[in-house]
Amino acid sequence: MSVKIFDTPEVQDFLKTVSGFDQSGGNERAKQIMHRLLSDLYRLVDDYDVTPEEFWSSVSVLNALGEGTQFGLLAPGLGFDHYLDMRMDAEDKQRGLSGGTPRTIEGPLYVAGAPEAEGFARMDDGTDSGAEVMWLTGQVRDVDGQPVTGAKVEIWHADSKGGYSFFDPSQSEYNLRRTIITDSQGRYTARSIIPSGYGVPEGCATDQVLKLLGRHGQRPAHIHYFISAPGHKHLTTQINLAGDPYTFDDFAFATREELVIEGRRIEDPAEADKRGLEGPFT
Ligand code: MBD
Ligand code: FE
Repeated sequence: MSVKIFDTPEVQDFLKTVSGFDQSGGNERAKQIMHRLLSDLYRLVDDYDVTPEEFWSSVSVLNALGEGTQFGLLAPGLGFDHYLDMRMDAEDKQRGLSGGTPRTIEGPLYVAGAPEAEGFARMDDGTDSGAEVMWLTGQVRDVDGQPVTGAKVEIWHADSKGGYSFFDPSQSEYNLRRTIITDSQGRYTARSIIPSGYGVPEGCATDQVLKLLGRHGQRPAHIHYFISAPGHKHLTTQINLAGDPYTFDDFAFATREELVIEGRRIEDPAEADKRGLEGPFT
């Protein structure tokens, strides 16, 4: 059966009523956006002859997406996070702003309030027995290349099984999440463990939607950063560890060429020892 009623005055009037156009209360922008959203969806139902069964099965998916952080997980999978980045990049360009490390998406797994340290932090709690030690060092510079002292570097990443503390109940609070304040040369150092890539949990609502699209829910191994300092724009970014099979096949579309980092394996025990003795590991 195929009926086309979208363009009738009844439907057009109905859409305005549903969107609150004949009510004085509410929020004008919310009404406009809802009207546009509903118009697009009503039109879609008409164009594709969406059946009531199909509609109610979509409602079940939406209900399942209301659980935990499910919509926060599907949103990057549907490209919304990256699309917002593309818009911010275009806005920067329009304003003549350029240079610096590229931004990329925050993702749904940031947790505020990580322990703060000056210059150096150990990020792992030492319980991930299968993990290899990873050193992260860097220097925060402004767009003119000048080091920024006292910048706040927030770092968070997954463990060797791809799980994040607070979302993976087997991990301790704030494991693999730290805030490091840069030293007098704008530098920071972290001792942590090499993360694995992340996979959307099997069978969750996000996984179901991705499977309907014939897509996977894998991310390559990555490390998240927020960089902030007074008088500077906040930077949200990530680095990818080169060599991951998903580096350029990320379900969340966060990889950027400039952010793929080749790690250097420290084989020399003397160098490893020296590094190991550098920081206060408490
Ligand atoms: C992640 O670790 C992540 O960074 C994103 C964007 C989505 C899901 C899991
Ligand atoms: Fe992540």
